[in-house]
Amino acid sequence: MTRIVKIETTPFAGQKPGTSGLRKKVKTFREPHYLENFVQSIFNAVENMEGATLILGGDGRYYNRDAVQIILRMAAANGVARVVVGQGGLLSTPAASCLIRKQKAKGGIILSASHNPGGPDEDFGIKYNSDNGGPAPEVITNAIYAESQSIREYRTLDTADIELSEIAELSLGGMAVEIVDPVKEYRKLMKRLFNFKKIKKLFKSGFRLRFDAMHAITGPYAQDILERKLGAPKGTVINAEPLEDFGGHHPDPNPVHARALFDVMFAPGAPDMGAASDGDGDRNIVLGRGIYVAPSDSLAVLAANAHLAPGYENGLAGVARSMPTSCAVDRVAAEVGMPCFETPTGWKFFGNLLDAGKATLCGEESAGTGSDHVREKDGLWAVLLWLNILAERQESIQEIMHAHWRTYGRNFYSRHDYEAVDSAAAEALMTALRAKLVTLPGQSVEGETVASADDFTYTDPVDGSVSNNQGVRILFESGARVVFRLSGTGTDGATLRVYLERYVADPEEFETETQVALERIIGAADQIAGIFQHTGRKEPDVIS
Ligand code: VG1
Ligand code: CO
Repeated sequence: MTRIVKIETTPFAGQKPGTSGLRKKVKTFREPHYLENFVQSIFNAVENMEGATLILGGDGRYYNRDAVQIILRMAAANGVARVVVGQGGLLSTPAASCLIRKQKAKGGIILSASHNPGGPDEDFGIKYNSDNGGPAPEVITNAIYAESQSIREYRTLDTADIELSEIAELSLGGMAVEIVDPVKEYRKLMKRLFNFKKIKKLFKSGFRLRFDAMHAITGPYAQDILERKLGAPKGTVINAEPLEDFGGHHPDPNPVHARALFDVMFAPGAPDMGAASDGDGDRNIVLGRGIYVAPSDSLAVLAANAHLAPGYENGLAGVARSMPTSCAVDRVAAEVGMPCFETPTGWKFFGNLLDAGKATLCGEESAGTGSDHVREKDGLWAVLLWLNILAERQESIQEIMHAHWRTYGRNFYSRHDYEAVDSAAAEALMTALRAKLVTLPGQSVEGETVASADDFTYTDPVDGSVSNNQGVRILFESGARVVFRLSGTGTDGATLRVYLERYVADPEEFETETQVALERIIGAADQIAGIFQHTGRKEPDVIS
C-alpha cells in the first residue's frame, strides 16, 4: 500500500532557518507536494521515527482536516508505530505539549499559524515539537530545512481518509491511531496546578469574567474548564466555537483585533476580568475593569504572586523573559533573589532553562506566558493563574496592578508594528541600523542620550549554543530602551517591530497614558532607525 512519490524539482520555498515552524498561505501549502515535502523532511531529519509515538493536532483552521489526513498517511508509510490525534484533528498548542509529555511521545506535529488569520486565502502553519513538548531546537529545525531543500521523494499510503470525529482506536496501514479527547489531559494538569475550589468560590461570590476565545481553539478548553468545572456562568466564554476562518477575524488578542473586548472592559458595567487567547491557544491577554494589563506587566505580577497557587507554592527557581519583553519581571526577580534570564524571541529558547530547572516561569511581551508545566506558552493557564491569585488576594485587577507598581515602579511599555512592509526596505533599515551601532553611544537624540547599542547575541546557559542577530537594542542613559527586530512569523512582506520601554518610579506619573509616557522614546526610535525614510510609513499599523 505504500507509495513513493517522486518530486522532480522540489517546490519548497522553505521555512526561514531558525524559526520553529513553517507558516505560509494556504494556497502555497496546497501546491502539489508542498506540505508533503515538509512532513517527509521531518521524518528524514528526526532520528528514530520508526516505531515512535507521535502527537498530532491543530487549531482547526482551514486546511487542518486535510493536513491531518495527509500526515497520518505519511506517518504510517514512514513506519511510525502510533499517532495520538485530538478528536476532530484538534489540539491547542499547550495541550499538544502536555500530551507529548504525558504520553512520553517521540514528538508532535502541531498545525497552526497561531495568531495569523485563517481561511482559503489566509495562513496555515506546521511545526515539529520534540520529546520535551517544546518547539524543536535549532539543530533540528535547521536539519529539517536542509532536508526540504534536497528531498526528491516522499512516502505515503493509498488509503481513504479516516474518521476523526469520534474518540476511537483505529489502525491505518499497521499504524495505531488513537483519537483522544483534546481537553482531558490538559484539564487534569490544570487541576493539579490550581486551587479549583477557591476559584469556584470566587465565581460563586458573583465574580464576572468575559473570556473571548476569538472563534479559535481555546473555546472548547475554556468552556470545559471555566464554565463546566469552575462554575463560571454560561456565556462567560464568548466566540467559543472554533471556526475555520475564525469568523473572518485575526485571532490575535491585541488592542486592535480584540477591540470588542477592550470596549466592554472600558465601558460602564464592565465585568471584573476580561481575557482572550489566540488561534492556537498559547497566548493570553488580561484586562481588569478599565485597565489593560500589559503582557510584560502580567508576567511580573504572576512571578510575584505565583506562590499563591498550589502548583507553585514552593516558589520559583527563576524566571525568564525574551529580550524585547519589559524589565518589569527583572525587578521582581531581584527582590525575591532569584535568577532572571534574557533570551531571544520565541518560546524554544525557554526549553533548555525549563528542562534544566533554572526557570519556572517564562514570558514574552507578545502576550505569551507559561511555566515548566509544559514547554509552550499557555493562554488558559495564565488566565487560571490570574484567577487563583484573585481568589486568594480578594482585590481587583486594578488594585493589584497599582500595588505592584507602588512596590516595583512602572515599566511603561509598548510595541509598534509596521506590517507588510516591502521586504527589501525593511532589510535595508536593519542593515543601516546595524552599521551605525558603534557610533551611537554618547549621541543625544530627542533629549535622550544613548548609553549602549548592540545586536543581541544569546549564549544558551545550558548547552552553550550561540544565536546571533536577535534584535538591535538601544539603551538610553535615562534607563529607557528601544529594540528593533523583524518578525519571523509574518507571511506578507516584512513586519518591523519596534519595542519601547521607559521605567518610572514616581507614583505621580503612573496614570499617564502609555503612548504619552513613551513619546520621547518613540521620537528617538524613529530618528535613529529612519523608519519613515526607509518604509514611507508615518504611523504603525498596530500598537500594543
Ligand atoms: C511573534 C512574537 C513572539 C512569539 C511568536 C510566536 O514572533 O513576537 O514573541 O514567540 O510570534 O507566537 P515574531 O517573530 O513575529 O515577532 V505564536 O502565538 O504566533 O506561536
Ligand atoms: Co499562538
